[in-house]
Amino acid sequence: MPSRKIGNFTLLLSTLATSISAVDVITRDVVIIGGGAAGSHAAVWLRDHNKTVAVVERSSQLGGHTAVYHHPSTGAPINIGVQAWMEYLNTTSFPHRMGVDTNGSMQFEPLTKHYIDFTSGLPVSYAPPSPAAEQAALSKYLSLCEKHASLMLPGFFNFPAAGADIPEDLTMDFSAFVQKYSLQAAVPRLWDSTVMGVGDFLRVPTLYVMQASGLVMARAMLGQSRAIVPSSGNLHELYERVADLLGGDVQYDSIVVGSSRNETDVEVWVKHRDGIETVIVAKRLLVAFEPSPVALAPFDLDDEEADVLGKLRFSSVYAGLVQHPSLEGLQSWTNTVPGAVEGNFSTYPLPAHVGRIAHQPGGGGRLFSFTAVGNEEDGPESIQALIAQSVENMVGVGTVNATNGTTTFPYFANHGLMHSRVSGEELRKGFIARQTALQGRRATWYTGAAFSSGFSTVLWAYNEVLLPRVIEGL
Ligand SMILES: Cc1cc2nc3c(=O)[nH]c(=O)nc-3n(C[C@H](O)[C@H](O)[C@H](O)COP(=O)(O)OP(=O)(O)OC[C@H]3O[C@@H](n4cnc5c(N)ncnc54)[C@H](O)[C@@H]3O)c2cc1C
Ligand SMILES: *[C@@H]1O[C@H](CO)[C@@H](O)[C@H](O)[C@H]1NC(C)=O
Ligand SMILES: *[C@@H]1O[C@H](CO)[C@@H](O)[C@H](O)[C@H]1NC(C)=O
Ligand SMILES: *[C@@H]1O[C@H](CO)[C@@H](O)[C@H](O)[C@H]1NC(C)=O
Ligand SMILES: *[C@@H]1O[C@H](CO)[C@@H](O)[C@H](O)[C@H]1NC(C)=O
Ligand SMILES: *[C@@H]1O[C@H](CO)[C@@H](O)[C@H](O)[C@H]1NC(C)=O
Ligand SMILES: *[C@@H]1O[C@H](CO)[C@@H](O)[C@H](O)[C@H]1NC(C)=O
Ligand SMILES: *[C@H]1O[C@@H](CO)[C@H](O)[C@@H](O)[C@@H]1NC(C)=O
Repeated sequence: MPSRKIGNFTLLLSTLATSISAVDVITRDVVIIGGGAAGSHAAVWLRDHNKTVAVVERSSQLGGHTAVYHHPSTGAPINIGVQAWMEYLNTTSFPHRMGVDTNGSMQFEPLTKHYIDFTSGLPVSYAPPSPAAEQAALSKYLSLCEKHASLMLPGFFNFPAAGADIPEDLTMDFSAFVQKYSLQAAVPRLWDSTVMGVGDFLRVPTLYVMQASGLVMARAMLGQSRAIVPSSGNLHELYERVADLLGGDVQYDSIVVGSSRNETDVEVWVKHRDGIETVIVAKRLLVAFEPSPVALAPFDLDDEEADVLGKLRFSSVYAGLVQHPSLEGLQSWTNTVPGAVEGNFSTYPLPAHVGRIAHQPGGGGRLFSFTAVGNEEDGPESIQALIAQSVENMVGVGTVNATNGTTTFPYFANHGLMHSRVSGEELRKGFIARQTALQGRRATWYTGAAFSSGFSTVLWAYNEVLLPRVIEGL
C-alpha cells in the first residue's frame, strides 16, 4: 500500500498493485486534457502568459480532428477532418504565432455529382437548389446568425439565464426554423458542409445547428470571409509546431484514469499506454475534449456536474479515405433519400449513414474521401461495414461499374462523439446557464465545441476570453 494518500487514489493504487516509487509526480499551474485545436491553443496561450502546463493526449499526436495523410506516391498532404480555418476575428494570429503562414487556398476540382440513395444504390431524381435561390436563403440565414451572434459567439458568455429572454428561434427545432424563415434552399449546402455530422439535425434545436454551421460558415459560403489554409496545404503543420514548442509538457498515448478535485487544486492520475503512471498536481484543470459521460468517468463528477453534463447527447462522426476499384473518375456520390425529389429540400438521411463519397484532390485517380455519421453506439467497425455496403449497393444495381474489388480504407479517422445537444425544452429551462456555471467549479474549466462552436478559429477566440478567467488568482 502507498504511504502517501494522493486524493482518492489509495484504493486505485492498491487495485493497480503499483508501488508509489514507480509513480512520477509533477506539478503545474494548469493541466489540460486533450490536445486538439482548443487544448493546443490553450497550452500555447498559457505558456505565453508564463504559466506552466501539462497536456494529456490520448493519441500519439496533437491536432485532434485536424489530421493529415501524406499520399504514398506523390507525398501531397491530404487534410483529414478539418479542411480550413474559417476566418473569424483576429484568430489567424495563432498560426502566425507558431510561424505557420495563412497564404494558401483550398483546392477544389470540378466533380460530376451523383445523388444516390445509398440504401438501394439507386440514383434519386434530385436537383440541388438554383444558385440564386441558395444565395438568397444563405443570406437570410446569415442575417439570423448575426442577430444571435452576441449570445453564442465565441461562447455563451451573454446567454440569458432562462425563460422568455432566450430567443425562441434558438430553441425551436431546426425544421421549424427553416419553415419560419423559408430557408429550404440553404439547407443542402449547410448539410453538405458540416451539418450532416449533427445527424438528425432537423429535430435538433437551431442553436446547435448554428454552432455546427453558423455565422463563420455562412460568411465563407457567401464569399464574405476566407476559408484559410497554409501555403503548404497541410493544416496539421500547426500542431507539429505546437508539439515542438511544448516538448515534454505533452504526455502522448495517455489517458486519465482517476482524479481528485476541490476548489483550490486538482490531481489527475495519468496512465500511459505502456503502463507508466504519472500524477499531475495542478491549480486548474482544463477539459479540452467532448464532455461525454464515458469520457468524464475518471473525473469523479459531483451531482451537479453529473446531472448537467449527463443531459448532453451526441452523434458520432467519421472521416477518411476510401478506395474501391468501382469508384473511379472525377465523381462524387451524395447520400440522398428518395423523398428528396426536385424542389424538396426538407428530407435527409438519418444516422448511421455515409453522407458523401467524393474524389480526393491530390490523391491521384483512385482515392476518395468520405464523411459518415453514426449514433452514440456506433463505432469504426459498424461504420466501415456501412460504407462498404453503400458501395456494394451501387455496384449491385449498376450505378458504378462492376468489379470484383473490395472496399479499403487508406485512412480512417474516428472523430468520436461530437455535436453535443440537449432538447429545446431543456434549453428553455436554462440548460446553458447551468452548463456555463460549471466553469471554475472545483478548479475545473471547459473549452471545446460543447462550450463554444465547432470551428477551430472560434475555439481560439473562445480561449482568449476564457483563459484570463482560468488564470485569475494564479
Ligand atoms: C470531418 C470533420 C471536418 C471538420 N472540418 C472543419 C473545418 O474545416 N474547419 C473547422 O474549423 N472545423 C472543422 N471541424 C470541426 C472541428 O471539430 C473543430 O474545428 C476543432 O478541431 C475541434 O477542436 P477541439 O479541440 O474542441 O476537439 P478535438 O480536435 O477533437 O480535440 C480533442 C483532443 O482530445 C483528445 N482526447 C479526447 N478524449 C480524451 C481523453 N479522455 N483523454 C485525453 N485526450 C483525449 C483527442 O485525441 C483530441 O486530440 C471538423 C470536424 C470533423 C469531424
Ligand atoms: C512573462 O515573463 C517574462 C520574463 O519574466 C516577462 O518579460 C513577460 O512580460 C511575462 N509575460 C506575461 C504575459 O506576464
Ligand atoms: C485578438 O483580439 C482580441 C479582442 O479584440 C484581443 O483581446 C486579443 O488580444 C487579440 N489576440 C491576439 C493574439 O492578437
Ligand atoms: C505569406 O504572405 C505574407 C504577406 O503577403 C508574406 O509576407 C509571406 O512571405 C508569405 N509567406 C509564405 C510562406 O508564402
Ligand atoms: C418532402 O419529402 C418528404 C419525405 O418524402 C415529405 O414528407 C414532405 O412532405 C415533402 N415536402 C414537400 C414540400 O414536398
Ligand atoms: C465505367 O467504365 C467505363 C470504361 O472504362 C468508363 O468509360 C465509364 O466512365 C465508367 N463508368 C463510371 C460510372 O465510372
Ligand atoms: C469476377 O471474377 C470472376 C471469376 O474470376 C470473373 O468471371 C468475372 O468476370 C469477374 N467480374 C468482374 C466484373 O470483373
Ligand atoms: C484540496 O484542499 C486542500 C486544502 O483544503 C488540500 O490541501 C488539498 O490536498 C486538496 N486537494 C485535492 C486534490 O483534494
